[in-house]
Amino acid sequence: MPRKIILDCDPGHDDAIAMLLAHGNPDVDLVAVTTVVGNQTLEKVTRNALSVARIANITGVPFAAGCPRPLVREVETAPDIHGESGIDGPVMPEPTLALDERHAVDLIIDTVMAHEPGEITIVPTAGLTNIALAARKEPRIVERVREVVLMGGGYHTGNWSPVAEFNIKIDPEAAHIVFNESWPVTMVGLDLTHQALATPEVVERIAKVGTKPAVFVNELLDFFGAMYLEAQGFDAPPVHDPCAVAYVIDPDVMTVRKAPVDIELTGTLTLGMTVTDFRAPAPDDCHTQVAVDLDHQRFWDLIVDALERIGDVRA
Ligand SMILES: [Ca+2]
Repeated sequence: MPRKIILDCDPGHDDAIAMLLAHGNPDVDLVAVTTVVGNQTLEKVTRNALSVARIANITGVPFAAGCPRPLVREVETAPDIHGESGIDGPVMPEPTLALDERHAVDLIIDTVMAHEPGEITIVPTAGLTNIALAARKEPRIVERVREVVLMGGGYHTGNWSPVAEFNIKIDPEAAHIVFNESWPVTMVGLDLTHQALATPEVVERIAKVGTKPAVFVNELLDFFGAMYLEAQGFDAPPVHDPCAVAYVIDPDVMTVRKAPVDIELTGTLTLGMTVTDFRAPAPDDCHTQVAVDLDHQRFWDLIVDALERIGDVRA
């Protein structure tokens, strides 16, 4: 049985690739896509999500827009990495899919409550505003969700501050809620995603697929790579978000370690840090784990395989 996932995202170059992986891989079933302010404004990332749906011919999946700002903080976007549109580089087609009329928070709640307990996995690849509000609005989802596998945080480094990662830093209060609910949380953070580099060999493999969605992915990587080189000195860009989807598809694509994680809310230098306690073996009731080592070959095999399965759809 494919694993049913809700992808909560802010496309975003790597979100787009996460969406293509979820759509193309037969072991996950994309049951809803929800958007939240993050890499760009809610309006822009929502449009981008719908354009990606057109590029990959994703149909029959509800898309809903969520929160236009974080719970407490002012809106903070990432034009230095994702450009003014949130997905600069490729020419994005006009969306053809209509948005679901529900708020993303309600779509998440409805989807989880309409399925059996343990059936739905939530995969957030953005700030955690929607997920935190869903848990507060309908607390019963916490026990029904199989697990939350999120891209965000990092236990030894940050990217939006020396110690905080963007998705957590832009809405630390929401992250605090999500990490402190009792559901299992897997943190696929920078420690892991900085291993998911789109090297020249990867780009060449994707080019060989030769389809329009594959060309689109390489256009994303081209822009993303230039921005990452300039902003953070990476020779090849780290492709964060699909790592979380890949873990749901194939847990052997990475090693994980159980450890308590909590979110810094009051540090003057460390706001949004995902404080991870490795001092002792994790207690039996520890519900959080962190991703450690990526199997690079296995990860990119999944991406290439998904693109081959999607094939050459009309864009
Ligand atoms: Ca993202």
